[in-house]
Amino acid sequence: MRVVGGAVLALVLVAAAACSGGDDAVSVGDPWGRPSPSSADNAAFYMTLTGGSQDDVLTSAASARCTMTELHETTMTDGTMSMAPVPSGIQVPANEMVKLEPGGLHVMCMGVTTPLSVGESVDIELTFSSGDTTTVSADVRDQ
Ligand SMILES: [Cu+2]
Repeated sequence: MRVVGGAVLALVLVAAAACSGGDDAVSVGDPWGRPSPSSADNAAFYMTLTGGSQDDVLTSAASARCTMTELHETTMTDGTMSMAPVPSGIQVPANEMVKLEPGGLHVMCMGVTTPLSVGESVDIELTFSSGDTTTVSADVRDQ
């Protein structure tokens, strides 16, 4: 039993080392967006960004389903909700988690080319100031 347990532990350690070795870039969790009722509307995408070993900045996003894509932040001022582009991009400090979620930061998809329907997934390309790019597949769902 001891020998088997030791072998399992060794395997876990090897797997953990392999993961942390290639874990320099920002990772993206649970990308999603709400359905859009018709084309030419706007939509927003949300996700969780987890910083890698260095500070990084999400500088732009792009999708074939959006005529134009911007990084936005929704803010509440005196009870009025408004949103505006984030001029310097979305900061992702090393090893910290940054949430893009309804009512806060989001990827704004302006001029949806074809309506987004529940159940489909939409590719979004993310570009970071480090030069890293990654394409994520956002699930379209109600919430
Ligand atoms: Cu917006």
